[in-house]
Amino acid sequence: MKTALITGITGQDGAYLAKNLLDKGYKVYGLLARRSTPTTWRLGHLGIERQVELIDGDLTDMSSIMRSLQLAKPQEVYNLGAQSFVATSWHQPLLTAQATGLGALHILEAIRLSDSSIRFYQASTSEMFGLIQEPRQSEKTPFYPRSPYGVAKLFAHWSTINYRESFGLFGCCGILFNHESPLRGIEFVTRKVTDAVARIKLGRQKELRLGNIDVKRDWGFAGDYVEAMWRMLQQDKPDDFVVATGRTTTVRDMCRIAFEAVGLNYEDHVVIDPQFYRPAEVELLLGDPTKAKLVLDWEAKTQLKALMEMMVEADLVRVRKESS
Ligand code: NAP
Ligand code: G4F
Repeated sequence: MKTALITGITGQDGAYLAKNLLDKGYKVYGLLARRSTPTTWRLGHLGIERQVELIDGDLTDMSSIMRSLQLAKPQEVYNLGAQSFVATSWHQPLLTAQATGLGALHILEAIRLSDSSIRFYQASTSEMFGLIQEPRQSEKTPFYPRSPYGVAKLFAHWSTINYRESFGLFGCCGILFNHESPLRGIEFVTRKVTDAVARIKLGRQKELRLGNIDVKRDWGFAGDYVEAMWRMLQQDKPDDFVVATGRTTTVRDMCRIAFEAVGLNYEDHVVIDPQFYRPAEVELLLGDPTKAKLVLDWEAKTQLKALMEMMVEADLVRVRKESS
């Protein structure tokens, strides 16, 4: 039986990855950052809360990372932990740098010092492309981050490559484009939209306030994307991969699809609110997942319409339960 340690196990991807690895027969440990209220609801939702071992620790505290490696003795470490909300990174740039950037280096150092045979996955991001330098972004496209989050992720990305080249660590970066699910945090735009669609449909809310709805994103389903993470760590050689659908859609069209799922017109409900505009925007993301298909035999299975319908359906169930 293989053993994996997941940082960010309480997040969207952490929960789906834990389920995916348990289904493959792994023993799964997760690093659990201490909070004053419970954060394991996603694991509960997938019915795996009791099947994973949670170890107290924080990405900003390298001693806790060392301790978690000693306790779990993993063959694979997936670093999914981060302050991952781009908008917040302008309000908390130092925290973002410490958790999202330096956090990865803490793990790389801990692996180098304790057991350099451990395979390491770094959750890199399309946000690193920022002000895009090519119309379709691949592993070869130059980076130009546009947020403190993007800058922190780029530090973690290059640190992983540097440890691979300097010390021969098996470190892989998955450059994942936006991926969503019913377990997505409510602050991200897809989930903000599907939650509002459910509330408006059920008469609990009238309008939905959004920022720039002309930006474009390459949106896929998180459940598909965690499989690509695992496949990267099963290769003979460590490498970096873009993981995307290869299709891009405006926030406006994503809204239209979500409202149409319950027979509503988004134009009757969406209000543009400048407070949701960002100091610097990433206008367009469109991934080229050719290498992932060729090397990992991975491709996105879920289309945006099916994804939005899945999320709207889950939010209708959730909102109905709130008042019952
Ligand atoms: P998420 O839902 O925001 O989850 C983030 C996780 O990180 C949570 O478990 C959170 O714990 C944990 N965390 C935050 N600060 C921490 C700290 N200081 N120490 C330990 N854990 C900490 O993010 P996600 O959508 O699952 O994304 C997973 C990873 O992929 C992130 O690194 C994200 O930046 C990256 N990524 C995501 C996407 C996407 O579209 N989803 C695309 C590309 C890359 P709490 O629950 O306690 O807050
Ligand atoms: O859903 P978002 O907040 O995701 P964003 O900024 O693209 O970041 C997500 O994807 C990255 C991968 O590219 C990850 F690395 C990152 O961790 C995160 O998961 O916003 C998407 C777009 C933005 O352009 C934003 O300006 O939607 C636009 N938007 C318009 N109105 C809004 C809103 N975003 C949010 N969150 N809320 C709005 O009201």
